[in-house]
Amino acid sequence: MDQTRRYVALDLKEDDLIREGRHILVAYRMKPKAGADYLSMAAHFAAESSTGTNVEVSTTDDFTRRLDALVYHIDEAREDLRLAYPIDLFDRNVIDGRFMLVSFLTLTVGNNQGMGEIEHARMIDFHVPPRVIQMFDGPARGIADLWRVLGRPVDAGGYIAGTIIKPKLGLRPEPFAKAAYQFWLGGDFIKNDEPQGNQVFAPIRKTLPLVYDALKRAQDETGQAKLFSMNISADDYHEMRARADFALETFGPDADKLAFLVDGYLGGPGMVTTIRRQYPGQFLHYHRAGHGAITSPSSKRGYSAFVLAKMSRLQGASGIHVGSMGHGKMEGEDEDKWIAYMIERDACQGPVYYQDWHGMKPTAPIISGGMNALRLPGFFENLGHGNIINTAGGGSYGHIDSPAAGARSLRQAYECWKAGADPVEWAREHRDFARAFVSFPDDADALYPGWREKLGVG
Ligand code: CAP
Ligand code: MG
Repeated sequence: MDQTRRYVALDLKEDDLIREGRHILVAYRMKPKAGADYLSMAAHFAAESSTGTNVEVSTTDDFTRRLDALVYHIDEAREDLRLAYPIDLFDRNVIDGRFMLVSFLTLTVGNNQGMGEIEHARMIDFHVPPRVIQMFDGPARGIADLWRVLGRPVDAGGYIAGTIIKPKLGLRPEPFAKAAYQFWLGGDFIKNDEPQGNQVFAPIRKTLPLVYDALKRAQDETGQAKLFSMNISADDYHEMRARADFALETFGPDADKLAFLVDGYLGGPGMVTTIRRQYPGQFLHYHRAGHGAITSPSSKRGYSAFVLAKMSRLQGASGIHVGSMGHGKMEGEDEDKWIAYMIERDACQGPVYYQDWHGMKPTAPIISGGMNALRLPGFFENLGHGNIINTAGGGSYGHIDSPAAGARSLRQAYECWKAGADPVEWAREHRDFARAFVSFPDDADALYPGWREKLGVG
């Protein structure tokens, strides 16, 4: 069935669509099955993504047709397909009229994923007009709120040295709290690892009070505020609330030092919005475990890590993991820095669209995944600033002296970059940073050849 007459409008100009603000624009990398006509398949793709199906139906009327998603641009050689979705297509809350991300996903990467005629399709960027920005929650809290708690300038409070309690699983309450205390003696921020919750060997009701006690003792010992990001991911809304409410009760007068972590990709939009709306006073920490299944560069379906991060800002993530831009253990590259720029800036150019956020609060880049002090100078050199949260698990608990020394080595790495110093020279005057070379010799050899001779290490 030829649907090009209905779902194709190549005369539409992208600049006009953006200026008029009545559509969400979505850019895909789409390839039809071999031998299929590109424009015809693009039309089918648009039909399946909006008002159509694989046959005409008798119930379609003129009003329906005004809601069609329209193909407004194609470049077959580059698999470049762009659709304009009328914003009235998208589902709205009955309780307050707001947009919801699940509807955005259902239409833009719903049935069009896995169409028999399509080889693959992957969303690489999207543009939302002012009205959509106004009608998504956006972040309630941000990194500025953490800087305020830490007693730093709220406009550019700089690097937050963090970790993840390691091992990933297996610590009972007392050793868990001890691990936290040991890091907090040198660092700022600790998160649960993404699978840590209420395991039978570490029930929250026993573990969390010990963690809070460790936080208070570390604050007393250092004279500095400390932060904890607690995983409250759960299938059941009421379970999430039970964990969050217990945590707020436990932290009491220090509740502003408590962030809530959600496994946002695996848990889905509902889990993220539950935290955003039920606990707007807390920093919403979006962990993206599992995202690689569709955001990996090797995937040709779903959407990119860039799109995931951009969606998280609309939903209201205070911070989201954006990878380590090729400097850590997970997939990534230097250009991933544009993911950070897109979620932290008031406006930014994406792979296809320039997005103005119209004052929506920023989402902080959270840098994690195989990071340690040695890898940080190169990371900061690429990103160009240090206004981020960094969580280094192995990079802290793998430091040969102590987790606190690991934490200090992270900060010393940041100070090294800020000073524009040569890291090996810097190590001469900064012991914990120097000891990171000995702690992670393979990284040291790869990043700083000749470091042994220069530092006099056998
Ligand atoms: C890092 C981490 C993070 C990943 C997430 C882990 O630990 O806790 O979950 O970095 O990846 O479990 O591996 P290490 P991303 O610091 O010990 O590597 O931040 O890319 O989403
Ligand atoms: Mg983890």
